[in-house]
Amino acid sequence: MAEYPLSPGELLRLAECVREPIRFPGAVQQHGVVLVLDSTTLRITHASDNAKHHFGIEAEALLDVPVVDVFGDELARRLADVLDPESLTANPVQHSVDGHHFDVIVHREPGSLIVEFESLTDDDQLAITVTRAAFRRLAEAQTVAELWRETAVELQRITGFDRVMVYHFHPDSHGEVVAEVAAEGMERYLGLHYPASDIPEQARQLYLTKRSRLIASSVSEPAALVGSAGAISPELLDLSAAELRAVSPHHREFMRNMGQHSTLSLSIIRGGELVGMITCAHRTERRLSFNLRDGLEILANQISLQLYAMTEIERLARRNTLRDIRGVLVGQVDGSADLHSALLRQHVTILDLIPADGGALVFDDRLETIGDVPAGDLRALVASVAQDGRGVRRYSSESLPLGEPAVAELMPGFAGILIEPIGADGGFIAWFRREITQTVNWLGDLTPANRATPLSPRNSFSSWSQDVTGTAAPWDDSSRQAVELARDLNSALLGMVQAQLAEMALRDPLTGLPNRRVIMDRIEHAIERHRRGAAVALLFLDLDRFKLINDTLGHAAGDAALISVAAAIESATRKEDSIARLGGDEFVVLCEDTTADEARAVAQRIREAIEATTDHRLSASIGIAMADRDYDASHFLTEADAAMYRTKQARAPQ
Ligand code: BLA
Repeated sequence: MAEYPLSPGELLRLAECVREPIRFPGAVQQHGVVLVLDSTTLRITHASDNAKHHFGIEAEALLDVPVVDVFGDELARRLADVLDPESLTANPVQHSVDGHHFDVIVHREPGSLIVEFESLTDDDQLAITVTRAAFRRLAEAQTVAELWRETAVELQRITGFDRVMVYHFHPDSHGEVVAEVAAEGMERYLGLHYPASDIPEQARQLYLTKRSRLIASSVSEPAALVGSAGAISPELLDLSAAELRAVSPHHREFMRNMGQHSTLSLSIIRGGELVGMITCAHRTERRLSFNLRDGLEILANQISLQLYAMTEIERLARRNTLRDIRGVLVGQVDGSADLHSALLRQHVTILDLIPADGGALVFDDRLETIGDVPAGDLRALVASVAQDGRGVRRYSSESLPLGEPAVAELMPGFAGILIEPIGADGGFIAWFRREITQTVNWLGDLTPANRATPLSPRNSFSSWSQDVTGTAAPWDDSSRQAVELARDLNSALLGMVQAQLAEMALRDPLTGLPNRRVIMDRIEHAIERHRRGAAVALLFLDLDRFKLINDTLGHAAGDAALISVAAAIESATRKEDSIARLGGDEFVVLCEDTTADEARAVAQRIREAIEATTDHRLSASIGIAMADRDYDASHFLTEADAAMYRTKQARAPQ
């Protein structure tokens, strides 16, 4: 979908929500205890104030105490093992305090260790088995749509949460629910879009490194961290990597408004970018163990890779199709003298490469269009958005009425324009798309009435539709296609100009016959053949009294006479003979595999053909030389010239 215009409220939220320091909440979730240890002394510097509830010990009583004194050698040793990269021990280790059982998870921060005691859930071996089965089933998905749907189904099966949604983020960061499984009777959100501010940018950054996020309760207030006298303030502790990091109050309110008590979200990452998420939500408290969450992170990673492979295959296939279309278009140009017809009137047109309602081509100062284009002066229209000092520049918009209202008025009914310059002289191709009204279904009314304050989450999440006008279908990667087409066309055009120049260098521009350069080459070749036994004759032809025509009737008449003579020679010679005009009124005919007698017959036919031309009673003197193995090309030509001269002498009126 095309980008939608952002309301002032959304702009405010995008600017403000991102400032919440969610990595440093100074507090943790209630279902576990967090201790911070000094990494050298292993004394406790901070503890969460729910230690009393879970351990039966006040948090303050733990401060400054060596961790072994509270939990014993055994736990301390196992935690050291977890942190040792050489050891096979990994998070979590199990430990009981005061008759309560915990998963203990440790990670290192600069100067400290963070140890989390997560009270055990009774989730089961079963879930792990189900996860393994999900790996196999998801690996079989054939399309992106199927992968999304199956992901929701499998995650619901594994987690037992009421609702599982898969989100996909659009390039402008707003999201869309692309798959959903929900319990009976629950409202459906599939297909709904939600604004970017629902998941602020700093939260997305965090979900790139911490790839699963368990929020056990949207209701309970977090447990504050307390620190010993000399320790840093709890608000300076980075809890990014902590399982139990407290939840943003804004987001807890969002969850309550959505009717969510607990959520578990997993990241879908492509090329280092968060492109989607999977959220499992439950109406009452529900948690999963660290082990299961860890397994699900790996599953989400498999889904990310599969998605990457699928979209990459689709992208490459599409790129190949477009390259083929471009190849056909450029082929049409190569085989044609007329660029306009090649791009707009043949089997494949510029609208096959970039679908649009209409298109226009300006080249060699000529404008032609195809399909449905704006009425009025298209050159003026293009100039108004894409003219600069050097000519037309590249430009595209899919929402001209919003971005350039004055220009949009010149093309009523259209909202999309894509302009690509071609050639060097202000030429361009333009594509036009009509305005379409898009209906977007949002997750909840986006107007201010649906929020307590502009920075609050929405109250209601029932589908709310909004018509977006002033936009056309998005160009997506069409601009790139246009750039590549222009590049191919420019090199094809350059190739054509070069071919014309090369051709011109070999031809006599007046008669179109090969010139001296070409014939000297062929004579050289013919002498080679003569040395191997072929008889070769060279006829040298000079018109009689040609100067008189030029002097009395003018050069135009002289030129016309030369053109008729060239035609007469062509008609009188055999197709294997090579004719050239040397310049002025001199022509040569190279006759290979030809005896002197045969050459004389050719010369006779040429003379007759020239005398038969209607204008000016023309006649020609023709000399014949036969090749000699000692000749080079210019020697041979001199011999033929001399023969012609003798003939002319003999024929001259006494
Ligand atoms: C986080 N917001 C999130 C998360 C989701 C959403 C999925 C990740 C945490 C989680 O698993 O719940 C949004 N949840 C949704 C959406 C749906 C859903 C769209 O179920 C349904 C389709 N949120 C607001 C406002 C602010 C805000 C106004 O609406 C800020 C002022 C903030 N959302 C916010 C923050 C987080 C968040 C800060 C990070 C929470 C955390 O990890 O601590």
